[in-house]
Amino acid sequence: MGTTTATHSGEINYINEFKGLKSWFTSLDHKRIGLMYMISVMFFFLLGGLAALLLRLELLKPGGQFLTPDQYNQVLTYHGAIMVFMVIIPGIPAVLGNFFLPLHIGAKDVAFPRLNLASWYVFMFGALLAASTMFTSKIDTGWTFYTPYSIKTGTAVVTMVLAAFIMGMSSILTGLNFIVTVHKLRAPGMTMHRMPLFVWALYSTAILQVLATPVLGITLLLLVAERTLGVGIFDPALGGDPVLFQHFFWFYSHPAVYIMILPAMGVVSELITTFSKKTIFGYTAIAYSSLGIAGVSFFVWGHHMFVSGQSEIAGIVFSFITMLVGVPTAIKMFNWLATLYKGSISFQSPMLYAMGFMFLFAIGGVTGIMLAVLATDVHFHDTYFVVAHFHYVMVGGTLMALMGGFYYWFPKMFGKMYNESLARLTFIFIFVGFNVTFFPQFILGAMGMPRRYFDYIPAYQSLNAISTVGSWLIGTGFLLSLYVLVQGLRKGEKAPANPWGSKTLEWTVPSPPIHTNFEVDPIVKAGPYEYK
Ligand code: HEM
Ligand SMILES: [Cu+2]
Repeated sequence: MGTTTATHSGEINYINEFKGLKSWFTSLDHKRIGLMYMISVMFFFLLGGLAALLLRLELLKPGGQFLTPDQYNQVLTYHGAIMVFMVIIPGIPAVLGNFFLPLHIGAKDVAFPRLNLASWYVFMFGALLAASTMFTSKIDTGWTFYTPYSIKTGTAVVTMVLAAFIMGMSSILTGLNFIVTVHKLRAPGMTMHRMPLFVWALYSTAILQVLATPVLGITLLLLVAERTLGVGIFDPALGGDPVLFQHFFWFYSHPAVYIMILPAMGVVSELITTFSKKTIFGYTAIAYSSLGIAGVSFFVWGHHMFVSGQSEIAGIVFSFITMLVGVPTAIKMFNWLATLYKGSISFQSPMLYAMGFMFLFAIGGVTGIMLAVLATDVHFHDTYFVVAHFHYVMVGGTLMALMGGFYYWFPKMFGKMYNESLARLTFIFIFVGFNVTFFPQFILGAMGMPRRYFDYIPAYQSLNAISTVGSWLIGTGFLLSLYVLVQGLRKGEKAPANPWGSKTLEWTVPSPPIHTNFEVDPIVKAGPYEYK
């Protein structure tokens, strides 16, 4: 393969080839669209993060501090909905996936560049529509929009669920694009079994995005019909069944949690093999475990409803299949550990985040098993044990991997290095802060503290105070990260083509890459991770 040398990086690249804002808003370049998603997601993370800090501040002491109970419900709902639909779901696929999937398979771009640009506009329209409710009657249902309350409450349910519907559409478009790109645009010789594991993870996620998201769309449209027309599908007063809404909602939202975690697992596979200087252990098993997780994830939605009145046999079946998901997940964990074993590991900041992911996701996974057990879930359901569990998976897992992936690919995206020791400090703040915030919540949950309450009994005060202080450490870590990345952009050293000695194709082109990615179309003769 004719590789380009780093000498070109000083000249024309995808950032400086076209000038002016218009060239961004009309760009069909997957790398530029990835960056537009990055800026949007970072802005929404700031919003969702501020809401989280507000909630924790309110929970610093028992008794009302500065939020009313209604305001607490509203801030809680915005936090959950923003973090799920505007940060974590688009986070890795639409930012890092958009930027690196074509480069990983040796392609010039994704299959449908116009659809890719449209997916960003659709996402932004949905996100801004959701945000607009902050200036009207707000939303207070919780991010799950459960009926019958979401039928009755006077807040902006219709606007909010239509906004979620529209953002779902954007997610489907991204998924479609990625599936066709993987099947149609791989470079000669880049067989499926030579693709980097990040691509396998994105591919599995794309299948979920395309198959599961329409169910959310239908559910939300039915809720709009119930609220506006009173069709009698969820409203018990009209002969409807409010629990039916939960089935529809979780039939999407459980696969959705794998839309949120699978891309992160793909990033971690790339970081582990790069920073332990060892070919990944059990490539094929890891690749297919992503598909396995995606497949099984369609059959476990009932574990969110163990106490909703479902039959015992249904509970047993959902409990068993939920534990089954632990098998492909464990395959990844063990293969990552086997790759680390006797590796020459370098703890640079991306690797610290990968290690943080493994530790925190393990806690998230094991507590997931505890929630899958019928007997214990009866006690833990709707308590802070659940809140801690999904934050260990979503923050401890996905957000850690997103940060690790960001520090790993920053030199390739922008052609600059950042301050490594400060980057490591961000990890310490976020990792320590995260455990201080959320580990006490497992104990609070076991003690019986219910979620979504704006107040609590004095017995829960000390652990809540610790948890709130932890959230300040997390906040400091993310602000420091912003400083490190902006400083890197402005004053960072010039980045070489391959600062980490990685083996995937993006590191064979200059930093940052040219608009069409490769000067000479790659022909792959070996792999995975041995592309000659
Ligand atoms: C980074 C620091 C974060 C902090 C300090 C934080 C804090 C909180 C707090 C205090 C609650 C309210 C708990 C309750 O009253 O029941 C909450 C709920 C929630 N958080 Fe976070 N969170 C963070 C990040 C995230 C992220 C990245 C996600 C991504 C998925 C997320 C998703 C949620 C969801 C879905 C809820 C439930 C909302 C509801 O009950 O409707 N959080 N979080
Ligand atoms: Cu679930």
